[in-house]
Amino acid sequence: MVTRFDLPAGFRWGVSTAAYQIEGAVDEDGRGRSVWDAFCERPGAVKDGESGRIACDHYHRYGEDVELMRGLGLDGYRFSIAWPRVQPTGRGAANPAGLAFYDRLVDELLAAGITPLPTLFHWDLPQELEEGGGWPARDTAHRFVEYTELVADRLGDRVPAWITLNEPFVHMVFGYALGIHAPGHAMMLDALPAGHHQLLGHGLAAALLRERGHQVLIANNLTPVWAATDSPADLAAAEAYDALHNRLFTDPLLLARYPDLSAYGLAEDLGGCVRPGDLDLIAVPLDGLGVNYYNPTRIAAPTDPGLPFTEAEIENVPRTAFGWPVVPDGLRELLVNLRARYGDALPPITITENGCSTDATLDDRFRIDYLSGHLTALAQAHAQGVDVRGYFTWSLMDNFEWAEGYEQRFGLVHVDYATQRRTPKASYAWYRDAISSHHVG
Ligand code: PNW
Repeated sequence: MVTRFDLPAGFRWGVSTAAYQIEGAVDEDGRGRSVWDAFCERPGAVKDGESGRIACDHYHRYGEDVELMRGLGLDGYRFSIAWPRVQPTGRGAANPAGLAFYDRLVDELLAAGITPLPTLFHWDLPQELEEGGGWPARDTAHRFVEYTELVADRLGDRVPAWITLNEPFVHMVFGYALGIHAPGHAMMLDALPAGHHQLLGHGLAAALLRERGHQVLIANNLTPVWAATDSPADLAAAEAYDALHNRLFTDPLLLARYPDLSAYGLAEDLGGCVRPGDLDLIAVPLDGLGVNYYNPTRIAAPTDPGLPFTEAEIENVPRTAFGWPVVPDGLRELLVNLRARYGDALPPITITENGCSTDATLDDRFRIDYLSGHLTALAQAHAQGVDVRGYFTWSLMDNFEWAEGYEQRFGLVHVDYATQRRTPKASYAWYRDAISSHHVG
């Protein structure tokens, strides 16, 4: 069965991964330690005490993995570069052996007709930078630019477009406020500076890349926010949540200002970390906005006084193996609302992640329905005037799902971790056919 989606000409099809989730080889070729290596050693931090020490062994098997991508007929591949491979301590000269891996990967992709779309930071900060203060320290933004320059020097002749950061919101909240991801701080006071300094690092790196003629995107995890009821208290809570999850990252990027965070008792300087001029540095023009979409969020008035909202269940919808609600139309709603909110300040959109976890089955009808539903919603957003340029599904293959270890499987390709054997699932063939029918159509 061939499915066609009414998407624009030139639309780009891809898959996404991230370094720590697939590479393994954590001690090889001079790679330094990252915050995730350290976090995984904490008892109880990761399900079953797992880590990315071996993961999918992609560092050694990238040739086979690019072959799998070639079989899909992809236009692009979104992967991330591990900062501690490039700069083992997060500062100073490049580690040539670390950069050489990405050099080989980029060449292999180009030979397969696939455009590389690297993400510079997908959560694996060098541990030495963490020990010097990490993202809550302003200096880390400057370290990020130096690292970016080393990578661009080596790969920039073959890489047209870059994603600076992956999901600064999730990294801020899970890593610094809740402590359920690395570096495992559960310190509300650290979270906002960690968010702001990521954005500052983005802006400084984006300026450097654009000066060299590169295209720049950032990948934000965005969610449509639904008020649990129409009561004024629920509506106000939903607005407060939207300001934190969505606008805290898109308003500075697109409008050069922070949203109203008075519901959190915060002024425009976010408790003092924002310096004069920072917002102009952050709001460098973007060539595209990467959107990672998984589900909407339903919000009600707070039940405890610590936060101005509480999360409510979304009822009567299918759930992924992770328990995440499946609401394909939320993607259309999100994009149409972004267009309404930002108007001409909204750059073209690329979906940089969307996908679901299932059990280990190869017959993953559930994933096919998930992808089909979301691509339909994407086509509808396009029909409603949103400039959508591409779709990168999460993920090429099953991988290390952070604090969930290896239990949640997001891949089009099944990985048997005992043997590292890759087996395409039903969704792999479905995605290949969706891509090829679009390419001929
Ligand atoms: C994203 N949430 O993370 C990441 O970019 C990927 O590395 C990850 O594997 C993928 O989504 C699947 O989880 C998220 O709880 C983590 O809302 C958590 C949430 C959203 C995205």
